[in-house]
Amino acid sequence: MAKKNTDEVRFAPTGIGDEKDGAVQKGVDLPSATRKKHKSLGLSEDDLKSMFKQMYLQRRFEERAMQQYQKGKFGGFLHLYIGQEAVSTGTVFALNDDDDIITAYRDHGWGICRGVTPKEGMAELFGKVTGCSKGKGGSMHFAKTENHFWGGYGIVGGHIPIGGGLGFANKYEQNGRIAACFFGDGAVDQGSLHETFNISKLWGLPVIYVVENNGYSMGTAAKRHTVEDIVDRAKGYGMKSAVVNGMDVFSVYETMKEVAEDVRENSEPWLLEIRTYRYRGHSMSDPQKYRTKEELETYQKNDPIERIKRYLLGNDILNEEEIEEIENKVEQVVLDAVEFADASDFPDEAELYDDMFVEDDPYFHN
Ligand SMILES: Cc1ncc(C[n+]2csc(CCOP(=O)(O)OP(=O)(O)O)c2C)c(N)n1
Ligand SMILES: [Mg+2]
Repeated sequence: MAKKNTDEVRFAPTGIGDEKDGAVQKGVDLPSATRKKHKSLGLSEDDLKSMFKQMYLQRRFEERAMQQYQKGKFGGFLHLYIGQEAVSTGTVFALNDDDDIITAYRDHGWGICRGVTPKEGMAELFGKVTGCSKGKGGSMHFAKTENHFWGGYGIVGGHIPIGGGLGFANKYEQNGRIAACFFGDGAVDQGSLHETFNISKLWGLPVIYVVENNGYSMGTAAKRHTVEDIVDRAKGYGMKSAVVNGMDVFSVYETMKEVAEDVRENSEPWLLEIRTYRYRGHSMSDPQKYRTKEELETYQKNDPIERIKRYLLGNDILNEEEIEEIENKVEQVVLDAVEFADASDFPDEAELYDDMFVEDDPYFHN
């Protein structure tokens, strides 16, 4: 006989995670960062300077993009990556330049790190023909396929099978390359992820699947929308896995380097949960009522750019003036990009259906 339930029926996920004072804990628990110094990670002083410059470029690019958006220079969605720059940077420095990278819609930092120039990036945001996707992709569809950066996808979890496909292609062609597929914590319960993990393990696809767990899927804390630790999804598929501190570029670099080597050698998939934090709202229209200023500030104390700056200063690799010089140069590059985007033309209406297929599809239009 069915149990008679006199209590209120609850579907809200209270009681999971580390519930404190009746509220589900928010944000992510950052694992400790690597203690290794740059030399033992195989990084030169020049590498460190480039990493710093790259992260600072991603940040200033987006801060200026936000300003241009607020000025009404372009519309639509704008999802900022600010706070997460160590993930893109540590990864790109660790992988080979011809390894494939694919990500979701929070893609500006990734594009810039993989060779979308600030001019091409800003023009793409402005919807201009000089943009990296000829102005027809916008914020969510940065891409630079000649650099093996496949974009920028808007459907949550939709690109995960494509990441698997990139791995499949590399294995099939025996070209020694691997693929890295990034997605948010909001994607981990999509069927597409589980189907892809299953076939990836079965077929030994050389893919590093990475969840950039920034604690939130839009306004919903990860601990409210998903059960258990995300990294444990790997167990169900017999995949190797690790949790990484994504606020520390050295930690991302170290793990990525080791994992890439293993994936390349043994041709099998991995799952990494890189814990990080986004400082800005989900997109520009987010009032951020789901978190407190104090919570945000806690993570900002671990800021990846400030961290590497402290390292550079503390190890006498750069002094204050040299840092300022790099920052000023980056600032100018970004300002030039804004000017370039503003002055560029919109795509011609006649190009609307161009570039939809690799080869012209005779059945689609004409
Ligand atoms: C299949 C699908 N469902 C819902 C949405 C609406 N949506 C856009 S972004 C988003 C949140 C995803 O969060 P997460 O994966 O954690 O990525 P983050 O924004 O934190 O980078 C949702 C639900 C969508 N784009 N696609
Ligand atoms: Mg998220």
